[in-house]
Amino acid sequence: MKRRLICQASALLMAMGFAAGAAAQETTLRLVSAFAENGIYVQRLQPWIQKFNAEGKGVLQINFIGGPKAMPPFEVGNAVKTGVVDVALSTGAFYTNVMPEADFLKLTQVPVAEQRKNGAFDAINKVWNEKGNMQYLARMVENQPFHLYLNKKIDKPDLGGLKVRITPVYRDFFQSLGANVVTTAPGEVYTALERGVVDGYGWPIGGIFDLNWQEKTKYRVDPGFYDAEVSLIMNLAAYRKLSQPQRDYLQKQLLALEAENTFWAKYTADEVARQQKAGIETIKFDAATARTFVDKAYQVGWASAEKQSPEIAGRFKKLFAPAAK
Ligand code: 173
Repeated sequence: MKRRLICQASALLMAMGFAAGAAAQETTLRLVSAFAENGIYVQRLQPWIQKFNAEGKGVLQINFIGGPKAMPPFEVGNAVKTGVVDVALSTGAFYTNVMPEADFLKLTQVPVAEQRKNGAFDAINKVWNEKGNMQYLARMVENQPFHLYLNKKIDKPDLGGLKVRITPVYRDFFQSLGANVVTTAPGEVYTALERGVVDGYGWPIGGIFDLNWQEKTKYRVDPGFYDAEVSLIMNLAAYRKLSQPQRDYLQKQLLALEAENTFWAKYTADEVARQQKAGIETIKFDAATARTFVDKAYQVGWASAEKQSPEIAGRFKKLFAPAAK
């Protein structure tokens, strides 16, 4: 009798243990975005999160907390580093306060699929782990060169006398062209243009309609330079806490997200047409000047990276270099 009772009790305990184990298997990750909720990046992230949650029941879930209204963009990196949030959608230029190397990612000239093969992705993660306390998860924007948008006409790459809104992405390049610069989050660009506080701004080829900047933009300077990097990053401890099945599931969804990056080439064409329709004129340099302009962007970008962190810049430069044609 006594024995039977013990058996029953242990069976009950085991069942409870299993239930607890099963419950512990699902983890919910809190995600914030440094980019606006109505902007193209979050628009593309939302369906991915939906699919992630639908297919990840019992394994891994994502809870989208919000965009810049929930957390100022330049604080997002620190929130990931310290584990205030688990995951963020951001760009390196927004978390140079965590590690200046974050901004180096604008200098990649090979697709992220190639970065995963040639060692660049691992090299990035070594630095992100050690200096940022983060895991670099996936790059969800590619093929989006940055441009200079202006309200005053220029006929050569000379920004003397112009005040331009920047982030760290553009600082050294625009300054090398003579610009006065002022750093703002994207949320402050419209007002700065409206009040004439700035004569222009840097932004990728796509997305200026998301915050209505076309209303306050006269010119786009061609060509573009660098490649806008927008990625998912994750607190390292939160990442390491995931079970193997959770990590595998996450990885599968991250690769699926990157596989969608073919979207950006078409988006560029659409946005260029839309800008033209909105009356934004293009300022084009002759072929030789255009080449010098882009070369200078990379030259200045790498020079400042090498000055900042010679060893890391050296490692990255080899791996980020354009694939031999
Ligand atoms: O201009 C910016 O705010 C910026 O740095 C950036 C970076 C990546 C994508 C879009 C904007």
